[in-house]
Amino acid sequence: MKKVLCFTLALVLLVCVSAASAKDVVIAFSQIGQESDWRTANTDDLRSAIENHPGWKLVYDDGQQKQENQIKALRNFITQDVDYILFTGVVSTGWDEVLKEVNEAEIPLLLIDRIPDCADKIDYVAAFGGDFVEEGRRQVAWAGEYLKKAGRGDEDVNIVIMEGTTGASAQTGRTEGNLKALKEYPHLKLVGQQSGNFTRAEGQAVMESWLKSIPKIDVLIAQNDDMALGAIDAIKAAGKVPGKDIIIVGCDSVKAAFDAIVAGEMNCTVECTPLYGAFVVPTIEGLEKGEKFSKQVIHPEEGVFDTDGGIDLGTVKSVKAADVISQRRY
Ligand code: GYE
Repeated sequence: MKKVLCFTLALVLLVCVSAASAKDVVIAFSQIGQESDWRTANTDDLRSAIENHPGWKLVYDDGQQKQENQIKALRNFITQDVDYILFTGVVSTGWDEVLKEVNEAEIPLLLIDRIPDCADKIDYVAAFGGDFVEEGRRQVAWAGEYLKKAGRGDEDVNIVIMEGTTGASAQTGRTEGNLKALKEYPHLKLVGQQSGNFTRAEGQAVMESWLKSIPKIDVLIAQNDDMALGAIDAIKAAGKVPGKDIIIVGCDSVKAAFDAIVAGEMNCTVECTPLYGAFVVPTIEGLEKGEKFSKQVIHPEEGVFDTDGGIDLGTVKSVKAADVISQRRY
């Protein structure tokens, strides 16, 4: 009798354990690091979307800006035999081998944010990222159109471009867009171009050195808002008025940039949404039901926000930041 009871108990236990593990969908996420407000919002959004989903479990890894850490994390995910991998790479190149290993392990791969250069050589089930070239074009076009509107369209104006992490697709794409748009505005003269690594501290340091070495700076294009905010501190410390003496255009559209625009210290921010949970959740739900998705990078719709609104950039018209600030979530 005792033996039968033990056997039955063991069987029940076994069934319970296998039922629980069969139910849990394990989603692993290799994140770049924590360099900016954008990144924090991106992590928080994906974390809560996955963790609040019944039956889903998140395995999170912070790569701390190092490619080698991210490669290690991806190999750990393979060893753990997770069900899905979400991946955004700190730089664009050098992922071919490890992503092939992910493919060989037959773990569905979702690319988000910075899409690696090898994307066309590997298998992935879906990809969501910003249109970085268009964002960069919008930044410079905004400055050009704003100056025209202010009656300064024929004035020679000195412009500096503060770039993001060198080799990140968000940097290469935005630089390509910045430089492409500069050709349309011959009165904008490029007098400085340097990386501020997408952080506030480095943005401040780069601006400090520019203010010492470049006699006249009229426009700052910062490839993210954190660097723009760091630069604002440097401009103030140098006794100049940010937003007036130097026109400042950021990128991302984080809440802190809206605050700076409303305070008159920044002029414009080009949006790049970090909120990918709304894309990732239905995709994984669909994949769980056997649906297929197209191998195409999906760009979310994005706006441009500034002091007064109404600047026409062809693909989009700017919106007055003060009018929509209450809707910002991050
Ligand atoms: O603009 C920047 C972040 O890859 C789009 O990375 C992202 C960029 C974003 O550090 O703030």
